[in-house]
Amino acid sequence: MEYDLKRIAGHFRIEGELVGIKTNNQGHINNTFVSEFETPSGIAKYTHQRINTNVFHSPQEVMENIWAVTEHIKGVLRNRYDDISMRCLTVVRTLDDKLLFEDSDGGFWRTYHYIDNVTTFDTIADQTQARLLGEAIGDFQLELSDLDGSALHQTIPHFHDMEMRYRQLDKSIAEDCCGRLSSVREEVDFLQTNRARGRILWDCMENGEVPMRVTHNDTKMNNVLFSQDGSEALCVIDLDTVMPGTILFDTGDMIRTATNTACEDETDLDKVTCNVDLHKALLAGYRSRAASFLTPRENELIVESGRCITQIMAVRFLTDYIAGDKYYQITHPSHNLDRSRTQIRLMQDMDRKWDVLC
Ligand code: GN1
Ligand code: MG
Repeated sequence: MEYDLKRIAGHFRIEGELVGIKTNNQGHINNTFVSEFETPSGIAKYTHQRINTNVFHSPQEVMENIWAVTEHIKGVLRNRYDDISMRCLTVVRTLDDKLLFEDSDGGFWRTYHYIDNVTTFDTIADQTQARLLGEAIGDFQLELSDLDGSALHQTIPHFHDMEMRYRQLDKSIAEDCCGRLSSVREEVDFLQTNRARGRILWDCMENGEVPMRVTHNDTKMNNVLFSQDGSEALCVIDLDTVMPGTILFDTGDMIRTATNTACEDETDLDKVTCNVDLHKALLAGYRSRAASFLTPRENELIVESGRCITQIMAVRFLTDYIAGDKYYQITHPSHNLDRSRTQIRLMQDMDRKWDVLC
């Protein structure tokens, strides 16, 4: 779909003359564009996103959560740094002071200041970088540890509810609408064998064994911006799914993505392993920042959280593959299956190394 991006950008509080707009294809859910405006003090860049309302049914609530979280983080960071512009996302409001612009097709748009001269990684280079990443996620949680989670909206209810995700898998299997089931029997069997174990995070949250806190829910490693030379982790981005939850969802996604030696959609499964040295450095960095608020039970479940979140992604990708790729954006027909297979392989490698990881 073609959008009149110039007109859309024109609805936000942006100074200067629009000189260019490019598409950014990194996320799996929203449509993202980066614009450049010429101003008397130089080029200013912005990120514009059309929020996927099939995934986020209430974009307004998503933005209210993001506003609350970024305002809170900024309050903390201002006491620590002179310039916080590269350390927290900044929402640009519309001309009529709203968080979103609704276009004539019913599309919801938001704008952020673009954080420039930074880099992201899909896989980790070394233990130093793993430690930095762990510290960044620990810091993010620490900064939010005194924000009352109940003030945030549950924008995607049951997002990390494993049993609910399995019921979606069951449904896709029962319908087998694309005739793909026969080719994924092995993956389905493996995941069904692991069904009960995967419930632990959700169950512990429901029965109060671990506290409800503000969680990010999508802490994959390429959602952390690093300085260009990779020496500093600056900012945790993609705040769409900030909601009340357990911080174990975030430790889990961090472990899933940062200990994997291959990308999420690698097709050569021999490249997929869980690197124990990276795992160790990642958790050391994380615990160094999170120690002050972690409860003993949370601490105990961190390693398990990595396996659980890897599992939930294996289930979700496989469900979408069987159901005909309705949720995640794909670039080729087997994309969701490739993604699910890497997650399964990563779980299997974690199991082989379990004692060492713990
Ligand atoms: C989706 O859009 P993106 O890539 O930030 C998904 C996450 C998954 C991730 C897997 C709202 O996030 O839950 O972990 O893909 N977000 C949503 O790469 O479903
Ligand atoms: Mg996301």
